[in-house]
Amino acid sequence: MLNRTDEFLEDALYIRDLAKKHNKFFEESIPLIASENIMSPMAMEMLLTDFGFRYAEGLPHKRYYQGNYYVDLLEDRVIDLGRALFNSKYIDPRPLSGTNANMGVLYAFTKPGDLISTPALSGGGHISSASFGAVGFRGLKTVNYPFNVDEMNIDIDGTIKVIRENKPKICWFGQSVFLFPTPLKELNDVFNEVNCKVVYDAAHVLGLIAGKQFQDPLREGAEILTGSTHKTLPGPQHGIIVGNGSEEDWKKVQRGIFPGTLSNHHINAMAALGITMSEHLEFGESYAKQIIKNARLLGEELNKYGFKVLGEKNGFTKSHTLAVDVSENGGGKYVAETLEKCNIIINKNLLPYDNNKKSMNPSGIRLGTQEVTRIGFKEQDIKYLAELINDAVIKHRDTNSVKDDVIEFKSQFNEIKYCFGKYKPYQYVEIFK
Ligand code: DSN
Repeated sequence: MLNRTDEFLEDALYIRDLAKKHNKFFEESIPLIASENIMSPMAMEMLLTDFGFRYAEGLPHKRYYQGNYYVDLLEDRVIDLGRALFNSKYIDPRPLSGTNANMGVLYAFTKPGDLISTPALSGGGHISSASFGAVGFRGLKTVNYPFNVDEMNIDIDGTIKVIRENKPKICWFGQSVFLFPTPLKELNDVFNEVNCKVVYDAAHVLGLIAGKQFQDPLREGAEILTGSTHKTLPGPQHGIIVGNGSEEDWKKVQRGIFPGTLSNHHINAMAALGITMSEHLEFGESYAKQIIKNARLLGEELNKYGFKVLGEKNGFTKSHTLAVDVSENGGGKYVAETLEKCNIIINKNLLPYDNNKKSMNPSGIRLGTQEVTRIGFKEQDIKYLAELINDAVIKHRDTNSVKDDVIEFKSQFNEIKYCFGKYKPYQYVEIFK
């Protein structure tokens, strides 16, 4: 019989085994979740360093703890890299996530009871800008922009009217289903008229903006960008705030992060972010171009097979993301689960007109090309991917047989691209002996 220590070791080994199996599962799958990505070898190394075990509350060279000599040098360099990547005055690389970044900015510029304008959840808005998310946590009221399904974007005239009538403290933009650039330039007059702050949650499209292939929100009317750093910017699960406004406003944002909404930041993740940003300065433009090329082609191919891909009028997408109405193909839940059986990983998603649908069984699915592009998918691979999706969903081919083809196909993609060094993705790194 095992003694207690051995029993607990079994628990630990069980957890480790789950991680190994998960890595293997992703090694053999085609990952199309629009909010995920994988890190480069050098960025991954950073997560295992002693940086991850230390405290560095405050700002570089003004810390509350000793032992931060190298942390200060690191944070200085990460800020410099961020400023170069986003062509901005200010960078705060401390938020632990995109939602944390959003909370810091809300804390800086609002008081409980204030009203802000936000994208509707049905129009792809993120939960942190909903009343049951971070916005509600700050006690804010919200008013949503109307959405134009044909354009798959906010309706410009309707949005001007909403802003003019409600005079929000912040006009908040950015979505989790983010197909087309936000028409910020067209809204500048009304921003000036109501004298609001303009904040743009760039999480999904951060790497496309930094790669100069989407829009340039800081030059189009936004004062602040927030984001998570692990989607089209292929870094760690972490957050960032980019600012171009006044120094006074920026100090409020910094205080919104610390001590407003966190104590310590995760220094190992911040180091990984620094490596990711240096790689994006080097490779980001070509990476972002290929992501978008792949997404548009996947939209065209799926459309040819008879899928109802939204945004057709504007070429399906100008980002990494596609939204597809699969209500005629069994619904979002059925399609997502069928594809999962084939090792093709996507998520079910509400569509703008899903007013009476539950988010657990919506009409749509969402797909993103950023991770497959990262491991080398080019045009011919995207065409084959569309064929596999068609086989599984429209032709109802046996899921096990599609899965065999997926595993065989995926085994050809053995290198993380657009980064320094070489590494076979999804490998488990053993330290424990
Ligand atoms: N939940 C993420 C997404 O999938 O878009 C955003 O935080």
